[in-house]
Amino acid sequence: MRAWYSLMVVGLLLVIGFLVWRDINHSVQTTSRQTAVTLTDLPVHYCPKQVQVVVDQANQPRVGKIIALKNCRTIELSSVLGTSTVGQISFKLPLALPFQINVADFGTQPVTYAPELGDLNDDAVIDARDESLVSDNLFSSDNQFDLDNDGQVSVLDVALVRLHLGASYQVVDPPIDWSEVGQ
Ligand SMILES: [Ca+2]
Ligand SMILES: [Ca+2]
Repeated sequence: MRAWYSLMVVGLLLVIGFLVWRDINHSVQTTSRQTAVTLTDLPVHYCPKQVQVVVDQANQPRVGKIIALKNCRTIELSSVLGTSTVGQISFKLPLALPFQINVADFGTQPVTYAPELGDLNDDAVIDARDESLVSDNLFSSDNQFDLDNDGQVSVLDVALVRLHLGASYQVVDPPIDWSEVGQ
């Protein structure tokens, strides 16, 4: 009788323990807010060390800063995101078109973005001028025209510019002067 009683108590404790664990686990999963952007679909050797970031939120002054990337692919935004869920964050990576992500997108799901490489002259448009910059430096090893960062300016770099020809970024008002962000 005593053994059966002990067994029942142990079983009950195990059930309670499981319920508490499940509850804690569930609350952690549902309340933790994502604060990082993971960059996808980039050439293997493209490894930006830092990104310029501009945060626009209602009734607050625009914040611009430079953030170091983790493992060439992860932008950790906990230092600029705050608790607000409205506003926009703009990003500028080397040789890439600027892009924007809504603050509201930082929920419980991971945030990813595929940057468009090819804006070599930093004018927020990928056009014939960018293509000329690459074509004119074909077969050189000048890394400011080497979009995929494989050590040489080749037809693959020209192809990357052509892939995104016509893409532009002008959605922020007032426009961002990237040459001043984080300087
Ligand atoms: Ca351009
Ligand atoms: Ca290349």
